[in-house]
Amino acid sequence: MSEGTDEADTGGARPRMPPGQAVRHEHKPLHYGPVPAFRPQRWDLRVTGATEDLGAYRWTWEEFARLPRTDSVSDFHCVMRFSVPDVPWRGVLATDLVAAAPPAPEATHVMAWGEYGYGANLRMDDFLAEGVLLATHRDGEPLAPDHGAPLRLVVPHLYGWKSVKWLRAVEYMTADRRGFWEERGYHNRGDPWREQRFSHQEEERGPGRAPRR
Ligand SMILES: Nc1nc2c(c(=O)[nH]1)N[C@H]1C(S)=C(S)[C@@H](COP(=O)(O)O)O[C@H]1N2
Ligand SMILES: [Mo]
Repeated sequence: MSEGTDEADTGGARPRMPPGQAVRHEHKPLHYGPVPAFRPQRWDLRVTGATEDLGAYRWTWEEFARLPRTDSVSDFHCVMRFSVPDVPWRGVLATDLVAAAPPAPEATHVMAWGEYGYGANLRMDDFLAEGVLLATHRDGEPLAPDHGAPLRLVVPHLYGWKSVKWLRAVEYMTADRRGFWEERGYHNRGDPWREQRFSHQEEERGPGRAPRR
């Protein structure tokens, strides 16, 4: 495998990579703010908000380890115009988490919360999409601290800022609410195949049509 970047292959019916993305084989960490320390005795994962029985769920690190594990290989697309192909992740499928913590029928969106108040909003169908994982491992190794240890979200079909590192909570929401980067000029949904990079693109619409997502 080559190091550094090369242009995304645009030949063929469906290009391998989304438009405007260059392939990068090394996976350099990228985030805003400091890297939190992992203290297993204090760590927990919570599911809050619009749950079916209106209660909150909480797993300690030990309890979380008993949830079923799945391997999933996916491409990772950062809005900074690079993509990492074929990243092998291991963790708990979002669908398995939601099965363990059922949402109310009114729950249409989730907020994925990381440490220090970083959050990313997702439509429920995007959270439950194929390959969405609460990952504990990458490349067969436990996550490195700067890649989100001990737990990160991986949402391979949306831009990387939705893949919240140092994940601590999932909030079920009955309406949409913007997360950290979505409030700071990034697109509310962030589909790389439609190059949904910036919030101003949400205004683009035909006459008399609903806002595009
Ligand atoms: N908590 C948190 N998660 C985050 C970020 C962040 O700033 N804080 N940055 C996001 C962005 S923009 C990207 S591209 C990916 C990068 O993941 P990596 O550092 O493992 O490559 O993490 C995402 N998750
Ligand atoms: Mo990113």
